[in-house]
Formats: sequence, structure tokens, C-alpha cells
Amino acid sequence: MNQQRQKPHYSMCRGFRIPMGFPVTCFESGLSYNAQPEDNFIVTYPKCGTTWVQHIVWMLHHDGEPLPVGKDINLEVPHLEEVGADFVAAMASPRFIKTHLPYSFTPYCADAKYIYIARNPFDCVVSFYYHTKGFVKHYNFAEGTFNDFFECFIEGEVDWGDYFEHLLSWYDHRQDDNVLFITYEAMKADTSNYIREIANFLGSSYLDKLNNAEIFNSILKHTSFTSMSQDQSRWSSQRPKEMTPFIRKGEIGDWKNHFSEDKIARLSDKFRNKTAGTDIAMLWADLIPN
Ligand code: PPS
Repeated sequence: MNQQRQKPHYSMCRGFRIPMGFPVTCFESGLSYNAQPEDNFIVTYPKCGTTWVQHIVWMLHHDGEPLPVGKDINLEVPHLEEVGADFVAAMASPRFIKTHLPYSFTPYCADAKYIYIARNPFDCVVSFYYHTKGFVKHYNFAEGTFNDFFECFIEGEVDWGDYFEHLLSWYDHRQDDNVLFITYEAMKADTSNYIREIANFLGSSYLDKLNNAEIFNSILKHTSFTSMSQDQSRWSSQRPKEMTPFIRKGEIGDWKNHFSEDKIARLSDKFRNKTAGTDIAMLWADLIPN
């Protein structure tokens, strides 16, 4: 007997599916936030390395100090669409702001900075599945299977919309002066180098801090997967204990444990169709199945 397909539940705002726990008014106001010259945005499609980079920028800004117990990274580097414009406007400058918005919806200021992190869609959908299953109050999808979620993802019927539309919207701006476009996989392969890249992009005062080996090593250590995984109970309290941890595996290629041949073919086809005429496949030349 065929089991009925489960779908995550969402609220809707301005055509976006959004997690049910996000106040629609905050999402709406987040879209109209007036970006300021000293703002630094960390932009991702969900599950592509946001939290990792939130911690890196926070530590860079705090001279290598790890996030103290009692502080919440999601209040320090808040999610624009979750907290809304007023919360972000009230923060001291320079602000560090998380967003999952596609380019055309992201508040723009020519002098603001935008760090975009892309991750291959195969690992992204797996990570997004565990996330959606885990945050019951946001999605009511605790019984959902990977098969169920995959169908929603490939149709773009998930929060923040279609993975490929998002990626393409930012890829088009990868060479803009105020955009740093990086991949999760490159960050994993050479984290030291990308901490420097991020610091350099934020400005010389940040890069200079990394001349201090203590600061540099502290950032490297405390933002490693191992440290963040051990520390996560301090800042991801919303997640029920029995659910998969938020900082889950942090691997490249975990999708191979979840994909059937049919799913490989379908997502590869969608990847090829959506990215035709671009060099996006080169971002993950060894990873994306032909
Ligand atoms: S969210 O909910 O969109 O903000 O999620 P996001 O932080 O973008 O992505 C979560 C995935 O990133 C992995 N992660 C890390 N990987 C490597 N190193 C570090 N330090 C790190 N921190 C988080 C996290 O484990 C999620 O990926 P998966 O594949 O699920 O493990």
C-alpha cells in the first residue's frame, strides 16, 4: 500500500514559504530593511554554511574571542527575516546580519558587504531534510521521509523557494565588488584560507587581526566542526533532544547515503537544465554526478 506523501507545513509571505515559527510581520519588515553602508550580510540558501560563517565573522569582530556562554549567535548575527527590520536597525554598527533571501529581495546598499556561501544541492537537500524534520514547531514534519522532502525540494516548494533560482540570482553577482562568493566545499578544503578571504573582504582592520597567531588559531579552533558540534547545545536550544543535531555531520558527499539512482538522475538533470549556459557546474566539478 502506498503511504501518503507528507509535506512540511509553512506560513506564506510575499510568495515565500516560511517556517511557521517566523512572525510573518518580521519576514515582511525584513524585506524592507534599509541596508546601511557598514552592514555585512551573510547570505545563503538554507543549510549551506550560514552558522559556520556567522561564528567566523562574530569571532573576527571580537578579536578571536569565542561566543561566550549565554550569548546566542542568532541574536548576535540575527536572521533578518526572523527578527525583522526594527531589531536589526537597533543593532550597533557595523552589523552582521544573516539572510536566506535571493538577490533581488535582499536589502541593498552599494557600500554594504554580502558574503554568499553556496553548497552543492545534493548535500544541501539532505541537510535541509534533517533540519525540516527536526524543527517540529516550524514545519510539523517529524514523520516525513527523505523521499517526501526530496519531492518538495526538487519542485522548489520549500522555505525560501527554489535552490537553483537562489544560487543563480547570487552567482550573477559573484564578481560585484561588494559580494564575496564562496562555496562550503572550498571552505572545508582550506578553512584557514577562507577565514583570511572573509577577513580581507570585511576590511584591512579584520585582516590585520589575523597577523596575531593567537586570534587566528582561536578562530580556526572554535569554528571547526568538532568545536561547533560540541558547543551547539549552548545556542540551539529550540531543537528537541531526540532529533538529529543542528550541527549534524558537516560532510561533503553524505548525499550518497540517501540518494537512489533515480534521485541522482533527477537532481542531476535539474542541475544541468537550470545551470545551462553558466559555469556553475565548475564549482563542484568532482562532486556533481554526470
Ligand atoms: S541554516 O539553518 O540554514 O542556518 O543552516 P546552515 O548553518 O546554513 O547549514 C547547516 C549545515 O552546515 C554544517 N556546519 C558545518 N560544517 C562544517 N564546519 C562547521 N564548522 C559547520 N557548522 C555547521 C552543519 O553540520 C549542517 O550541515 P549537515 O550536512 O546537515 O551536517
